[in-house]
Amino acid sequence: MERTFVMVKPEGVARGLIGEVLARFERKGLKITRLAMGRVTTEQAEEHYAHLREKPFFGELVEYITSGPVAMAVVEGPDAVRHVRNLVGATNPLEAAPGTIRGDFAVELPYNIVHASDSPESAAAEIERFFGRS
Ligand SMILES: Nc1nc2c(ncn2[C@@H]2O[C@H](COP(=O)(O)OP(=O)(O)OP(=O)(O)O)[C@@H](O)[C@H]2O)c(=O)[nH]1
Ligand SMILES: [Mg+2]
Repeated sequence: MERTFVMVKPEGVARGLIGEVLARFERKGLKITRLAMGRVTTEQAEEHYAHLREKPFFGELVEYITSGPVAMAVVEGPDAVRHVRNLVGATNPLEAAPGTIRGDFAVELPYNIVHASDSPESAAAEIERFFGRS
């Protein structure tokens, strides 16, 4: 059993897509074991996107993710990290296949509806960052 961290980003929440996004993980056979609404602080955003600090779009990214309420979830199941990344689709909505969340609901970067952890190690760090130690 593996855990991953998912966040419906501000424009996903604003567009009323929380249920649509989470339903896809549930339909796949994965379990939502934690769920919360919240706001990402600037400090959390800078830490969360630290690997992109040198990119020209870093400032825009931090502004975007802190711009409104988000929905956060822990999703569990066998190979949950890879299954969820497959359901989410490629980072750039232009390259995300139809049938994936980003392929179905997003048109341009950085607005791609949902975040999903890229490894079990990232998942553990992100769950602690956004849900705290449990
Ligand atoms: N404007 C812009 N935003 C980008 C670009 N690349 C990535 N981003 C944004 O930065 C986020 C994090 O990038 P990555 O971690 O490399 O991509 P990812 O793992 O598919 O996406 P996340 O699940 O959100 O972490 C993406 O989801 C986009 O919102 C880019 O070239 N231009
Ligand atoms: Mg990432």
